[in-house]
Amino acid sequence: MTSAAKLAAFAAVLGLVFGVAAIAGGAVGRIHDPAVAATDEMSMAADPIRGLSVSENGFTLDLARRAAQRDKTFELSFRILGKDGRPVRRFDLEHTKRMHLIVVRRDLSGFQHLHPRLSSDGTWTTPLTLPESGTYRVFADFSVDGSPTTLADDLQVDGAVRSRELPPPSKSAETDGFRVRLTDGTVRADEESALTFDVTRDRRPVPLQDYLGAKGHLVALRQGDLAFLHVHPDANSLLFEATFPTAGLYRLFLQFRVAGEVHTAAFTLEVIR
Ligand SMILES: [Cu+2]
Repeated sequence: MTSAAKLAAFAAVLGLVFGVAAIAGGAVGRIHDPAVAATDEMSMAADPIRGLSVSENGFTLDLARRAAQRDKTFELSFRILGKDGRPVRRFDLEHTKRMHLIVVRRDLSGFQHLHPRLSSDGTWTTPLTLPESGTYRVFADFSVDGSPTTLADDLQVDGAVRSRELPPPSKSAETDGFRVRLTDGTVRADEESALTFDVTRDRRPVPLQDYLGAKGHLVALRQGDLAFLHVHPDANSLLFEATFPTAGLYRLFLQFRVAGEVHTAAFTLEVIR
């Protein structure tokens, strides 16, 4: 067969396949609305569980070290490698920053949220102090060409570990003299939920400053695998939208800014079926 004939044969087969697919699609459409199925698939694809892997979406988190000494400040540096193995140097601005680094011990204690600096060779660097021994999860949360990605790896701090039980679910938390309440009711798995918080001091509402382009920042991690949930903040209030994929316990870290200082309140949230 000449190459032209091969091409024609291929085109004929292609036409046949597409024709059959179109008929099948039409037949299915009468029973099950394909538009609804497509929307479901898109929202699943747009907001998957993140932070379970060192490599995803063609990017790889490359930590310069995976061990640190307890309570000794060190420079944590890392690169985000692209498919070609070269460090990525252009990142999108998300919540006013190009990189959000979340560090938390595997038992969900010791939460830190840092903003490393990018040098021209594609290396991100931040000073970090880990006051207790244990295994820490390091999440790099960023976006490249409009595609958001969260990668994670572990960092070990050798020494005797006293791990903590996850605190029981609670709708209120105290931090630095502030009382923070989660004012919503029930959160169900696999449904979009709005989480609203209020912050008071001595029973009076506290005026909040903007933090990272919103009234606050919320990180939600699933107990067990520390899956990192994508949370959308509201610009004008402490309201966040998230879809919790499964029932179970999650740890929420709410950050807000008062008089130039950032405070973190942590909650255990029970998501029901
Ligand atoms: Cu950040």
